[in-house]
Amino acid sequence: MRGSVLLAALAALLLPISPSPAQQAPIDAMANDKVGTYDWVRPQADFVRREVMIPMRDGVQLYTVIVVRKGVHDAPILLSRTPYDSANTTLRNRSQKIEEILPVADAEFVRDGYIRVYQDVRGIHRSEGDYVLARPLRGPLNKTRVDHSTDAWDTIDWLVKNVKITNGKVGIIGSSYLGFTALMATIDPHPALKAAVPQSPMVDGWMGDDWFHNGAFRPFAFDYILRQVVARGAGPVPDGEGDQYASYLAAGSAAQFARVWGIDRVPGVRKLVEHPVYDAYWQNQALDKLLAARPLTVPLLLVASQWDQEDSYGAFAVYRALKPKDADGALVHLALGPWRHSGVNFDGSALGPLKFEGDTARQFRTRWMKPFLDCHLKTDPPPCETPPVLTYATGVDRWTVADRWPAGEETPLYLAAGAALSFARPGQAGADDYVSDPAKPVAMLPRPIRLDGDSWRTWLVQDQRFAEGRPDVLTYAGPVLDRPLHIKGAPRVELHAATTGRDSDWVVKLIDVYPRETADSGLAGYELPIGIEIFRGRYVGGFDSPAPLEPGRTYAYRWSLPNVDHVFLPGHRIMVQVQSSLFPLYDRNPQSWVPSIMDARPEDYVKATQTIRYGGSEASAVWLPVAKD
Ligand code: PG9
Repeated sequence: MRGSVLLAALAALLLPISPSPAQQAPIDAMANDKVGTYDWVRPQADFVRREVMIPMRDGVQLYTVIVVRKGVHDAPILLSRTPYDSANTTLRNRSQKIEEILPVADAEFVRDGYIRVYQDVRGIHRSEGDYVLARPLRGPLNKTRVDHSTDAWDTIDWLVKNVKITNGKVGIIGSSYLGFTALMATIDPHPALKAAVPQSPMVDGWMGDDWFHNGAFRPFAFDYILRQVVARGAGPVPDGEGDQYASYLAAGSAAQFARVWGIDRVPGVRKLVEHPVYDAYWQNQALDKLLAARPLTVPLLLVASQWDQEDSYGAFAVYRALKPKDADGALVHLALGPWRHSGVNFDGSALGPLKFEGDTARQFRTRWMKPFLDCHLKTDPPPCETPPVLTYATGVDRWTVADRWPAGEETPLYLAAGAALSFARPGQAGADDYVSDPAKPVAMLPRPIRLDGDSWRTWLVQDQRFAEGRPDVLTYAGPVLDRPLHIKGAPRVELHAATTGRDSDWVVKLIDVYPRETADSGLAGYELPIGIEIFRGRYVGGFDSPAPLEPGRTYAYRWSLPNVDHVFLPGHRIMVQVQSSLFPLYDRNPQSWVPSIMDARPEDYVKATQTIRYGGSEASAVWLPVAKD
């Protein structure tokens, strides 16, 4: 069937669609009226679309779609390698216009004569071979001859040799999983690969991308895995409640949830459940570390989203790993936009209640992303003028450039007595307490909660007033600002905290509180999260060495919130909330000691009293990367 795709494609190019009426025998009254398939015929199509099976070095063939405007020649190739169905991606409707059959973000490219290529990664949709989710690079975890680096090499080699209208220059682009495959292509790259644009790439699934954040597990992974790997009856898990807060709570631990819903034998689920610690399994596939250990040759434009609900970690980790290797600054570029995960490829005029100055995603694609690719891929290229760092400052709604990232100076904002925040270190030491009860975890959103659709895409900008009143959420607020405060970088948490339990999660939210009187009444008093991040206490001594906490002892927990470019405006206040759960995004910490939280039993979940210290020698703070404008 797969080999026949190529034949079918060639036949479509060479032969008339069907014999003329004169050649057909008269129709029989009893002819079967059922027709197997009807592919939309597009007599006035302004494009050519070919499906080919490209052979890899191990003989496996990968389904690849090549789409180009008619009449194009001497053209660069823009490649994406995806697990998300190339056939549908490249034929979204009946249109005869190339810009309409492709994703909206491709329009600028195909209009300008780029050859757009999508390929199903091995083992999924129409490609042959085994599917390994985020297949590791050849090495300790992957003893085969092939990975995404070799598959990209073989694909590019085939494309430059077989697509006659190309100028022989290839760029690779894509978001999330496609960002991961784009980065993989830059390892031992094919010489024709001239540029890469990894957008929200998945880089380290344990440290801060899809599956875990600082050791805390994200059970929505199960739904994603089921949707992706199950051929029939694919996910999400049919948990029936309409409220994942209730269904996850009822099931107990994450492993128990998997058992209850019969997905505990799915390999992708097992890989997560059996590797809760930052062990060799995770360390050996952390792409930032793998890239850092190799020569850097392909120009990169790393693209990140400020409110990325899936992969907020990867782009910045790669930037940190590679920037020191970029001696003359020509290879590594970074961009940050005011978007949700993968938002660069959609409409960027708004996110939840936030409205920006026009379609920021389109602005970025046309003013910066395409020129970056043009300068590396075109036959007569324009000059390369991509800034080292380009970010959209939310609050003041404008794009700004910088030489480096982070572009601010760390300035502590201390938690203080009276639920206050202060730039001056409180001399007097003090503490606040709350009781964290795993039977009533703090919800990430007002219930009912479903981690899909719009509520998932915008949850990181959810008004936090719903959480503020809870007795297990500490809220600290600063005075009304009388001048703007601009931060550019990842705010860093330093939390001095103790628990009566033997393990604990710590969640910190940095919030911009809007004035009660605003031009946009929908935002009056709004508590906009600028960054939310969790830390699993058992890892305070190292991510590969979980250990029980000593009850009552104060530890210094240090972790980072996501990277942002944000201006807190005059009239606004800065707020910090501290809590010990964020459910059901993260599985609950039982707060007693168990070797693996995945397997915690109902009786392991216990209440704990949490103490947050401020002032003196245990001055909890959020260190803000303050930019001098
Ligand atoms: N965040 C998704 C993902 C990437 C890589 C592995 C698993 C999931 C994605 O949007 O593609």
